[in-house]
This record gives sequence, structure tokens and C-alpha cells, in this order.
Amino acid sequence: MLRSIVLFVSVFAALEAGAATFAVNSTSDQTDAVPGNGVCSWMAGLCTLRAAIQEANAFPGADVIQIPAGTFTLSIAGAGEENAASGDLDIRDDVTLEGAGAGVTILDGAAIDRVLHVQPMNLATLSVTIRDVTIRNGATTELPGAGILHGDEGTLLVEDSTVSGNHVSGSTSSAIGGGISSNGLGSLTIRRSLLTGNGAARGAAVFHNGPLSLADSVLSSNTAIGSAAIDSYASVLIERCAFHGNTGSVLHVDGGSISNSTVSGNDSGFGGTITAYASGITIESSTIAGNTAGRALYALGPITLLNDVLAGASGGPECEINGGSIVSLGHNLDDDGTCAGSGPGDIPSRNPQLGPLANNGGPTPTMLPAPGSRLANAGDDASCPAADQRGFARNLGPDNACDIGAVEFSVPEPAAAALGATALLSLGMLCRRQR
Ligand SMILES: [Ca+2]
Ligand SMILES: [Ca+2]
Ligand SMILES: [Ca+2]
Ligand SMILES: [Ca+2]
Repeated sequence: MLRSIVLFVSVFAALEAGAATFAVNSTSDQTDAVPGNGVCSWMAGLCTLRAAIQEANAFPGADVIQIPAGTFTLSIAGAGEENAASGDLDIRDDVTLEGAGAGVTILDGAAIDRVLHVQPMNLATLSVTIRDVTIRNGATTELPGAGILHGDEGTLLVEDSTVSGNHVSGSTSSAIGGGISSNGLGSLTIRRSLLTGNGAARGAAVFHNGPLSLADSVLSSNTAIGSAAIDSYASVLIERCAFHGNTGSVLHVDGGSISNSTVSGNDSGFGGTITAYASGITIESSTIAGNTAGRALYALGPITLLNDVLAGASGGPECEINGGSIVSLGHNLDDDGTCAGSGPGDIPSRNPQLGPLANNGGPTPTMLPAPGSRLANAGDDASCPAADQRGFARNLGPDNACDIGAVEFSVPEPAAAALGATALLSLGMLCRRQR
């Protein structure tokens, strides 16, 4: 193992290309013996995660760190140190961290500090990818980002990972981003991931100050004073996600869009289930239902709705305006007439007959409407996404329009979803010709 690493590294070093792969093979928490010599080693043949990060920081170029199955628990006390020698693991150069799967590769902060801290050396900007790991039990007090702090203007990609049980204690404006805090102006992309059980005053799962792209992910059971799932100071692009069981409001957003997503079973807390600030939010083909203790949508800025269902808010109306606006572009259904009614195809004050949040196929939970629901075929074909939250094709077309909400449920035949919209249309034409 060691010989192959040395060989691999020496080839690249000879080319001065400066990129290496370091394979972690020890769950101990120990520092690297000689950072920058191209060898990850705290003692003969043993490469720890901390040593690999120190080595990747010091070794020129974008490196890859492979982390096998195992629990890698931080044990060297000393928060506030910034070169991965103690406390959190400081990432200071372009790198990819690759686990063996979120279920088996566990990076555990043991509450001695946050787990990962992405911050460039000098004035560089970093490109960092984290995949197939669990980041858990990070802890800070009045400091952002207990799981991951991204304090950079570069890019951070987190995919196929779990971020759970990370907590920022405190109540000040610095007590933000329990799971992930992207404090710089850099971009944060999260996909196919689970962020659950994180806590902070605001942005318990995610706080972001640069653009956020979030797809095919679940944000659940996060707890905040305000904005349990996401606290935004920049635009969001949220697609095919589920938000449930969060306490203390869910999304505080300020620009961008949410589509093909389900927001259900949350405590609306401060503001509303979704609170839109000055730059507003566009919500399309989404299901916002069964949230408690307040308004579903709270418009401090402009909210635009299209193909959405809003129902079952308790403790407040579905939609409330306070200085902003709520504009229906049509094809929205609500159960109290506060959101829908002014747009074409709107269906105000109707029960959408939604089923419980459940696994209805696809990577994220959804609410499947009953067969007779008014949501069926009531969407706007011109604007519906090609697929629903689950990734199932929407049955667009003149004979069978798309459905309102995050789930396409009125597919005539179970097999039709797999055929895709184009195939479905072709099949329909073929059938008509045969008749
Ligand atoms: Ca070394
Ligand atoms: Ca490097
Ligand atoms: Ca640090
Ligand atoms: Ca550190």
C-alpha cells in the first residue's frame, strides 16, 4: 500500500504536476510526520485522516484523499488552530475527500470542535469536494459551521453524504450553520444528501452567504430559533428536495427558486414555514402541506407561485403578506383561499386530498394525492418540469396534463412513468391510429 503511494506520488512529483492520491488506512487521530513530502504518514505505513489533510494541504496541486469504511473520531483538542494540527480538520488546498459510503465512513467531531474547515491559504480560492461520508457530532459555540465551515470564495460540493448531529451553541448572529455554514461568497452545492438533527440559532442545517444549489436531498429534524433548514443571504436553486420534521421555521430565503419539492410536518416557528426576504422566491410544482404553528408562506418580499399546492397549515393562513407580495402565475391550489384565486387555473379553498409523507419511490419522501384529487391534470403543461420530485416523468400533453404539486400521480398506467413523456405521446398517437 505504502509503496504504491510513494510510487504514485513520485511519478507526479517528477512531472511537477502536483496532484496525488492519499489513502487513509488508520482511524487514529494523529498528525503527519512531514507535511509536504508527498507521503501521508504519522508513523511507518499508517496514514490518518488528519495526516492526509495536512499532507494534501502542503503538497502542491489538487489531491484526492480516499477514506475507507470506519469511524474517524477527532481527539486532538485545540480549537482555533488553522492547519489541521488540532481541533477541526482545516482544508487549505484543492482536494477531494472520498469515503466508502455515507453509511460506513464516519467523520466524528466528538464535540471537540467543528469537523471540517475549508479556508484557503494566501488569497487563493479553493475547489473542494466531499462525497460518500457522514459528518457528525461537530460542535462550536457562537462560531459558524459545526459540521463544515466553508469560509471561502471558491466552490464546495457535498454529495452522497450525511451531515447529522452537528450543533452551534449560542444565540448571537454568529451562531449559524449547524450542519454547513458557507460564510464567504463562494458557492455551495449539495446533492443526494441527508442533513438531519443539526442545530444552531439560525440555519441549523445550512447557512449560506454565496449561491446555494440543493438537489435530491432531505433536510429533516433540524432545530433553530429561526430557519431550521436553510438561512439564506444569497440565491437558492432547490430542486427535488424534502423538508420535514424541522423545528423553528424551515426556510428563510432571499432570492432564487424552489421546485419539485415537498415541505411538510415542520413547526413553522419564527416567521413562517417559508419566509421570503427582499429578493423573494419563486416556488414551482411544489407541495407545502401540514406544517404547524404558523403561516405556510410569509412574504416580506415577493413570492411567485406556479403549479403549487398549499394546505393544512395550522396556527396561521397558508399565505400572509407583510410588506412583500404573493403573485399567482396560475395552477395553484390552496385550502383557504389566501394564496390561489387570482391566476389562471387556480383552485382556491379546496382540500387537495394529500396522503401522508412517505416513500413513494425516488430518493426523497413525498405526499401522494388520492386518485380523485383536484390536483390531477390541473397543472400548466407549458411550465411543468419534465420529471417530478421522485424523478418520474410528468405526463405532459393535451390528453393528460401534468399535475399540481411535487408528485405526478395521475399517470394512467403504472408503466407509463418509465416510458417518458415523448414515448408516452408516441404511444398515444399509435393507439389512436390503430383505432
Ligand atoms: Ca508527509
Ligand atoms: Ca494539495
Ligand atoms: Ca479551523
Ligand atoms: Ca484545526
